Amino acid sequence: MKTIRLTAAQAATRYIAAQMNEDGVSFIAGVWAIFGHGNVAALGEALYAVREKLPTFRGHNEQSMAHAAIAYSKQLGRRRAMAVTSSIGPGATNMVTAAAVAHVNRLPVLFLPGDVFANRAPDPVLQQIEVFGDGTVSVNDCFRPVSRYFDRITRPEQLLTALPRAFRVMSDPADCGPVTLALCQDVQAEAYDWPESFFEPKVWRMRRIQPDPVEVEQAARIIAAAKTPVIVAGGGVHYAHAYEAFQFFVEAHQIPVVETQAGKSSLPWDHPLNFGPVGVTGSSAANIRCAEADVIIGIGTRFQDFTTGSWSLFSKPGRQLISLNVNAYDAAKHGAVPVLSDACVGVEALWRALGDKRFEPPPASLKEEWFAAADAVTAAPKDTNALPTDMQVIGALQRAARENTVVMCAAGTMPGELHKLWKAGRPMSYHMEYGYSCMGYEIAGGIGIKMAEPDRDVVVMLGDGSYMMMNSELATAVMMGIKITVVITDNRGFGCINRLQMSTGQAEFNNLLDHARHVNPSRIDFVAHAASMGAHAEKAGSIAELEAALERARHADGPFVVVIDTDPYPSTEAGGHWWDVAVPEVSDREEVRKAREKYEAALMGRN
Ligand SMILES: Cc1ncc(C[n+]2csc(CCOP(=O)(O)OP(=O)(O)O)c2C)c(N)n1
Ligand SMILES: [Mg+2]
Repeated sequence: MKTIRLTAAQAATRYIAAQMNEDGVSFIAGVWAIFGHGNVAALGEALYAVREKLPTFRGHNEQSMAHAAIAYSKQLGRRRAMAVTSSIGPGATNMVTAAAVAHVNRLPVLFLPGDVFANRAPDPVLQQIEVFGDGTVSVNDCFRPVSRYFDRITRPEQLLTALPRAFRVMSDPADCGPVTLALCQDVQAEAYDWPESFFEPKVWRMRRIQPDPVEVEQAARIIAAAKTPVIVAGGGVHYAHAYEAFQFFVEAHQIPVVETQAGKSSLPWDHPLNFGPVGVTGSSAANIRCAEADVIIGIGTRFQDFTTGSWSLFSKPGRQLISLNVNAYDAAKHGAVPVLSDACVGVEALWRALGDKRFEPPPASLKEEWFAAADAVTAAPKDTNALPTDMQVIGALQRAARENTVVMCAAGTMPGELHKLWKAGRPMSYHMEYGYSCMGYEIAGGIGIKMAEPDRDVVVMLGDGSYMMMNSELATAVMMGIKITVVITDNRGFGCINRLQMSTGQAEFNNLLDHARHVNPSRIDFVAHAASMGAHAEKAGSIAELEAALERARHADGPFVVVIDTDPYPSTEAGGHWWDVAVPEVSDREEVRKAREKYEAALMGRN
C-alpha cells in the first residue's frame, strides 16, 4: 500500500478538499476559522497549505461564522456546506448555539473544534474545564446533543473512519445535520502514514429516497377519498429541489398548498393554488382551508408548533394526516400515515397512484380577501408623521425588490410579518431561519447567502435587538467585499416579546429598553455603529426615504445598512392562529387571570 506521511490536521484538510458533490464541485466550499492555541499550530498550518483549494475565511465570532456556513448550505438546498474551526474552550462553546441552529434546520456544517491534549501532559491545558468525576469529558461534549455525528479524535488514524462518517451524515437526506469532529490539539500535530487512496476525490451524492409502494398506495387511497385536502409544503420541497414535480402534482390534482416558514417560495405567491403562509403566522386563506381540511398532506415538513398552531389548526373532526418525508421520525409524527420518501419522487409516485383525480380548490376569493388585508397594512403610509410600522417597511422592501432579491431573517417581529406578508416569487427568494429562530443569525447569514448565490440581491431584515446581539460580521462583509443590504427596524427593544408579554396579561417589563431597569435612557446610534465597521450606513426618516435608500443600495459596492425607527406595538391582525404560550394559573394581576381564562378555553381546541 502506498502511503504518505502527514499530520492528522494535514490529512483532514487534504481529505476535506478532495470530497466533491454531485455537481462536481467541492462539498466543503471553505473553512471559517478563528485560531487559538488549540487549532493555530497544526490545523492552521494545514489550512495554509491548502488555501487555494480550500479557502479559509476569518470572522469575528465563532457562532456567527457558523451562521454564515449554515445560511450558505440552506441557500444551496444542502448541496454544499462549509466547515468552522475554533480553539478548545470558549471558541468551541461559542459554536454550540450555531450547531443547534444547524441541527434543528437539518443543515450540514462541519464543526472542527480543538480539544484538550489526548496525552493529558499539560493537564489541565489552558481553557480546559475539569470534570471531577470523569476524565473523558471536555467542553466539546456540549456538541453531542446538537450534532448528528460526534467524534473525538484521540489518535490520528481515527480520521480514517471519522471523516467518511462525517461526509456520509452531511450528505444523507434523512440524517443530514451538523457534524462535530473534536480534534485533540496534540493529535492534530501528530504524523501518521496514511494510505494515499484515502485522499482520492470522492463524490457524495444526496440519494433520492424512493417511496415504498405500499405506503404510496395507502396514502393515495386516503387522498382519493378526501373532499377538502390541503398540502403543507415544508423545507423538504426546497431541500429536494422538487419545484417542478411539486407544481405539476398540485396542478394535476388541484390541491391547494399552504407554506411553512421553511417551505415558503415552494410555489410563487401568485400561483392560484398557493393559499399562502400557514399557522400562527399564517394567512386567513391558508388557515381557513386547514381548519376545513379532511386530509392534510405534509410534504417535507416537521409540523413545527407554528405550522400546526400548537396542534389546534387542523380541527376538522376525523381529519387524517399524511406525512411525506425523507425522515422516518417526521413521517410518523402525530399519528400521520407515513410516506417515507424524497419530496420529488414522492409526489411523482402519488401522482401516478392518484391518476386523474381532481379536487375542487377553495374559491379564489379566499386569497383575494387575504391580499386585500395584507396589502392594506403594507401600503405606503398616508400619515407621514406617525412612526412607520414594520409592515410598512415590508411594503417598501417589496416595492423595491426585484426578481432575484432574497429576503432573509431569523427572529423578532419580522419573521412572522414576512411569513404573512412577503410575496415570494422564485424558489429560495425567501430565506428564514425559523427552526431555532436564532437572534444573531441575520448579518452572518446574509453573508452566507451572498457567498452561495453571488448574483442575487440579499436583503437582511433585523430588529435592533438582533443587531445588538450579533453584528460584528458586518466588518467581515466589508472586508470580503460582500454586498448585502441590511435593514434595521429600530423599535427600541424586543418588540415582539413585549407584545407577547402584553397578550398574556402582563405589565410591559424588561423588553423595550424604556421598560428595562436603567439610569440613563438608551441612545444607540445604529448608523454610527455600522459605519464604524466600514459599512455604508444611513437613517431613513420615513417609508419614502427607505424606498429611496433601498434603490441606492443596489449600486453600493459593499454592505449597505439602512436604519428606520418603527412603532413597537402594531402587528398584522389579519390571519394568524392561536399559539400555546402557557399563561400563569395564579396571579395577583386581574389581566393575567383573564388571559388565563382565555388560554384555558383555547386549550380545549387542541386536536
Ligand atoms: C438568541 C436568542 N435569544 C432570545 C430569543 C428570544 N427572542 C425572540 S425575538 C426577541 C426580540 C427581538 O428583538 P428585535 O430584534 O429588536 O426585534 P423586534 O421584535 O423588536 O422587531 C427575543 C428576545 C431568540 N429568539 N434568540
Ligand atoms: Mg426591536
